[in-house]
This record gives sequence, C-alpha cells and structure tokens, in this order.
Amino acid sequence: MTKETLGRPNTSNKTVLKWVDEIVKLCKPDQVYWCDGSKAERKALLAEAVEKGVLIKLNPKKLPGCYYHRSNPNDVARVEQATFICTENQDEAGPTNNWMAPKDMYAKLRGLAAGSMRGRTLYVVPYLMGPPGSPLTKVGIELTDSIYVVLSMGVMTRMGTLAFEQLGEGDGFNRGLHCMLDVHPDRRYIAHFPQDNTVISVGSNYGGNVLLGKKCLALRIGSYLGRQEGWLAEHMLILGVEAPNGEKTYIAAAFPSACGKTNLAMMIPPPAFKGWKIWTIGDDIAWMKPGPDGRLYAINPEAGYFGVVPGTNSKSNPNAMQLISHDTIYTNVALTPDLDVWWEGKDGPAPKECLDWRGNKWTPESKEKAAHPNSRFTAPMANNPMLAPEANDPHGVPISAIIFGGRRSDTIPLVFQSFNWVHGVYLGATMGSEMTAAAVGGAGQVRRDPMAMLPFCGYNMGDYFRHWINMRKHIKYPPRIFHVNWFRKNAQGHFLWPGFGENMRVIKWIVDRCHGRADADETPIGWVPNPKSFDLNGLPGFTVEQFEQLQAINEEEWRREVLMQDELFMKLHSRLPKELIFQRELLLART
Ligand code: OXD
Ligand code: MN
Repeated sequence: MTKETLGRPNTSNKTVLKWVDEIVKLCKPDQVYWCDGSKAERKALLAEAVEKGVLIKLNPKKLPGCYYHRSNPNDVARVEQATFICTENQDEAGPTNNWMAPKDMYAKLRGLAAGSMRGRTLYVVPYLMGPPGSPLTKVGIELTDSIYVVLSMGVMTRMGTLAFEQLGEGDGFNRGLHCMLDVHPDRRYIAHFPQDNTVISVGSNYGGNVLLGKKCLALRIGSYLGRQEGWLAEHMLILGVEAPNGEKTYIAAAFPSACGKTNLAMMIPPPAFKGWKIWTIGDDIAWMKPGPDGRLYAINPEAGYFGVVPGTNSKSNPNAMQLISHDTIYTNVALTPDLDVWWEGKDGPAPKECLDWRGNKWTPESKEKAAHPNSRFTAPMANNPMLAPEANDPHGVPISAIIFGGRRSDTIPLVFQSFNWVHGVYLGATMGSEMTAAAVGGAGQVRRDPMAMLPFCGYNMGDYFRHWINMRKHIKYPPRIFHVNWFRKNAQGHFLWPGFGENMRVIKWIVDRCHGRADADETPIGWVPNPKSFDLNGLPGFTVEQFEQLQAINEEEWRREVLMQDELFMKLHSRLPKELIFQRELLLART
C-alpha cells in the first residue's frame, strides 16, 4: 500500500461513499485503504502481511509465491451455531437456521463494531462474484480490518476496480462488513440480512466465516436472491467431461463440505479411459439459470479454490498438487524447518520434526495431528492445469446432469438415477451425510443435509424445496438427476469402491445416460446401472459380485433411511411441498 493510494476512493458511486463513510464513523479505523486489485497492490500487501507476522513467506525454491498463515486455534472452521439469518420474521428463515430480528442483530453488532478498528486499517474490497459482464454476476463490497481477508479475497474473487466499473452509479451491491475484534468465540457472529443484501461478520478470521463473497453472498444471500429472481444458488462443483471424440457434457454436483468436491472437480480419468478429460469450471459453488434455449446454464461465481489440504496427494488429486505448488496461501498446515509445508496424507514420509498448525514442536511420535483436519489452501483457479476455458464465459455452461451425494458407510448405492425432476428434488432434499471437520462439532454423525445446503440456505428450507420444484416449469430440457455415494463400506469396515480417478466410471455412466446411450434397470429407489452398462474394464480384481454388493438395495436399511428422513420433514412440515410427501409415499409403495 502506498501513501498516495491510502484514503483515496477509486469510485465516485455516492451510495458506496456514503456507506463507507458511515462504517468508518462507526468502526473508527486509523486509515482507510481502497483496493484496486492490481498486481503491484498485491505485492505490497503481501510484503506488509509478512512484516506484520500475519503471513510467513515459504521457501521460494520449493513453493514459489506461497505463504503460510496460522489462525487463532479457537477459529478454525465455520461456526454454524453463530451463523444467523435475520429476516423480518422467523418463519422466513425457517427452523434450520438461527434467527434474530434484524433490528436486534444490527443493534448488537453495531455495539460490537463501534470503535473496534482503532489503531487498524479498514480495507475497502470491491469484488465480482461471476465473470465480468455475465447477467448472473453480482457485485459485493467487503469492508474488513483483516489483511489476510483482503489477500484471500484477491484470490477467491475477481477483486478490484473492475467491480466498481460493473456497478457504475447503481446501488445493487452486497454490503459486507467484517470486524475481527479480539477473535473470541463469545463475540463471533456471522449475520445475514437478506432483505438488505447485507452481511456482517465479527469475531472470526476463518475463511468460511469471513470471505464474505463465498458462503455468505454466493450461497446464503445468493439463494435468497435466486428465489426472487428465478435462479438457483447451489453448493455444487461444475465440471466438463470431454469424450475422446471431443463431445463435452457439463455436470453440477452437490456434496457436503469436505466430501471431495474439489477432488471430483479436478479428477484425472484412469488409464483405461484413454482420451477422456475432466475440465474444472468450479469446485464449490454453482449459480444456475435457465437459458434462452431451454437448458439450465451454470457459472462458477468464484475465481479461486479454498480447499481442504489433508488427504491431498498425487493419488487423490494430482492436479491440485500442481495447483498448490505455487502462489498459494496455506492456512493451519504444518511448517517444516526449511519453510516447506506438510500435512497428514501428503506424498512421502512425515518430516522428522516440524511445527504443527498451532506452532508447537511436532514429531511423528506426537499424538496430535500436525495439520488441522480443516487446514486449507487458497489458490487461484487460473493455476489449475485443467481449468475449463468456459470458466470465464459469461454465458456459463449448459448442465446435462445434477448429482447429489453424501458420505455414507451403508444403505446408499454407488449410483442411481431419479425417475424425473421431482423425484430428483426428493433425492436432494433427503440427502444425508456423515459430518466432517469443515464445521465445528459432531464429526462422523449422519445428519440430513438437503442438497448440501443445510448450513447455506438463506431462507426457509421448505420454500427452497418449493423453488426447486417450480424451477422445472422454466427449464424445457431439465438436467437428469443422479445420486452417488463413494463411501459405502462392507461389514469389515472397508470401502467397497476404490474412488478417486475410478469415479470416472460413474461419471461416464451418467454422461451416457444423459445422451441416451446407457442401459439401466428400474428399482424401487430409481434407475441403476447393470454390469453391462457400467464400464468395469481395466479395474483388475474388481468383480461383478463386488459391483452388485456396492449397488445392493437392502430393504431393512431403506426402511430405516426413510424413517430418518422423516425427522427433517417433520421439522419443515408447515412449508414442506406436498410433492415431496407424495414421493416418499411412492418410494414406500415401491419397496
Ligand atoms: C467450504 C465449506 O469451505 O463448505 O467450502 O465449508
Ligand atoms: Mn463448500
């Protein structure tokens, strides 16, 4: 940051200037810095973050352009219990969200924010969610006192003056305020005011709580706007499948946090699939809108990946290993004496000694993990070797298939296809998954996570299901809907499916179904592949019996499943679309 740019707005938008002025008066920062998003600015901010001890520059020979960050140990994941949807009445937020009246939440947060930036800099971070010029793209402005947030927003979004250019003199932007305060869990709130297109996050510096373009705008506020404006904001990756003859098919897939969305979006097909390619459009969020040709078009509103590090290696995600070998911010992994990084599940042996994510000495004998299970990389999508050129296309890509999936040790087969759109919505609405480290608490328990949106839906989940059902009327050629589960285990607790690159076999069946090329058998739960239509070639040692075990539908387990689904349906009963109740009845009738 240079003296000349300090305090100098790079917009003349009166609404923006007035709002920034109000926040400056409230938070009382020593100085205000307006980000322009230039390379020179990034260089200067990185140097400043290193000087202040916020980042450590990693070994430039091993990890050029990479930096290391440690968060406060009390602040390592999203806090769903501190995340609020502040609509005028509680019913609009629904029973799956925490709620507080906007007036009360504003008063509480203004109290906490007042004077909180004394001695600090307030950064004005203008950004775009979506490619410039796309009808789906939204403008956000985040005011933050965290240089780590500024640097991360510079990776995760199209950040800088271009956002002010897209906004012009209008007032259609998301107002985001982030105050770190003393990073104490008692003073941690992530509050959304959908009716005001506003987010206020205080008391945290963890990405999912504070990079306000991501979960807050792109999903919670986005889903609210999507219902009003006739589109869908979803917790989905987007990938392009290229067949050897050049045919491209686009798929969107919803999985709960830390269930392998990034790995699937960057997958390399196995050797038996010569000539097939997977291209990444997005790894976490999809905005989808019907196009003039009657198909559903999707964009990835983000410009970078905020991925889970542990378990990333040259088998699970070789493209990610290349992606994060340069220009990456690592948060809460382990730091080796030669300024390299390490994590559980990385290729090669563990270092003899290093500092763990808390900064304590760690050796392979230590009981604690060296990297936090939710440690993250922040890397620009431009560095993904398989980034689809369409990722920057303002029109988006036409989606042929939507996949829902969870982490389930039992009951759920590797893959099945819904009978139609409403049945597909039912599959998404009843999704269950074993919880992971991406959110605080409960890891391992199965919880219902409809469309992987439980923590991200900005309004009543029953209305959200209704919106999904209604969307069918606006999509002449709807995507086919599938359900997958890579995580089914046998009685001995071993995974039944090899996963990773071999998931290409499932993707190929899905692509072939979309193009009317693959056979399927009808079962009570949906259409399933048979060993003739599912490609098992070049998977040595994997037998047809194993495939059948993987696809087995166990009546007992399904009865239990339907009962478990009821819990969520009962919670949402006042706004649950009747179509979903009928789907449940039909399922019972078929089993
Ligand atoms: C994420 C999450 O960081 O879902 O993407 O928690
Ligand atoms: Mn996510």
